[in-house]
Amino acid sequence: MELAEGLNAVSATVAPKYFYDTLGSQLFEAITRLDEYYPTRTEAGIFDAASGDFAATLAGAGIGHPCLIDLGAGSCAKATRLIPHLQPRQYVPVDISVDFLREAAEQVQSTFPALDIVGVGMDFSAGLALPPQVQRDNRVFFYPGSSLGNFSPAEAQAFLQRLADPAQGAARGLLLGIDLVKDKATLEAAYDDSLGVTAAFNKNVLRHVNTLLGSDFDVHQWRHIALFNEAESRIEMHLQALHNLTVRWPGGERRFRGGERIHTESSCKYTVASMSALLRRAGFKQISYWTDPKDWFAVFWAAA
Ligand code: AVI
Repeated sequence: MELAEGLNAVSATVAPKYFYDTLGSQLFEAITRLDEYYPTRTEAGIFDAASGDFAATLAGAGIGHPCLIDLGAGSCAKATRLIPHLQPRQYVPVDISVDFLREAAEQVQSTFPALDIVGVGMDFSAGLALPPQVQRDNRVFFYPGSSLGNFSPAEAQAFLQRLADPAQGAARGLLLGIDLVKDKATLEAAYDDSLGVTAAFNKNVLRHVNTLLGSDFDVHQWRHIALFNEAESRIEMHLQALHNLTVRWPGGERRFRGGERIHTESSCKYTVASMSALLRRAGFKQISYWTDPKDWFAVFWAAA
């Protein structure tokens, strides 16, 4: 099992997808409202300022009434603000959390009664097999929130290649929100806030692992760490054992020395140049972008 393997690795890891049980999703929602966590509101500001431009850009690329595929749609709140501008023929919210998605899609349907909505519950990071009801022409993928940053650059490129591949995602275009490199203090504060919400989000992964694996992690014995790794251009979140301890689960155990860490998340930060290059390597052309006045966050349009 992936969880046990990660815990037994020389440098222990737990994949970030395990953050998102119900409490973890609620804690992430709270993170997006923290003073220090600038990405969500900065991206929203760009969307508010540039939504009209997006529509003109799509029209310029010959894409009218797209099929808007919302990756990691969650509450569908971001797309709901975009829909009046992009006027999609079909809206396809995709998320791993099916129940949450169903409710959110119903909400969108009541706001836009005439819109064709096809909700898809799947882990799209594992593959892009969309159901046949999803129209193939004029597909525009919407991937906001800098979630692409939670892949390594190599994984991100492979993922984007799948989107652009006519036999897989068949994207005509991609609207992508991505966090940019900035000073270390601002970055680290965004992942280690003064209220301790991000610390709780990080430690909650241990409770979720206990539920899934039957392990006996005690959250009191772990410390939240967030650091900007400049060489890799990524924020890393870790959980650090406060003292020597052993974690046990059915069929396994792992001893941790005091100070030893579990790597729980990387959040890669790009420059406009490095993201443009990555999009090109993945097969996208005609790249444009919008940023906020501080150049903290960018929204890219990339045509396939
Ligand atoms: C979901 N993802 C883009 C967030 C990020 O910024 O990497 C997850 C997160 N982790 C800690 N704070 C927020």
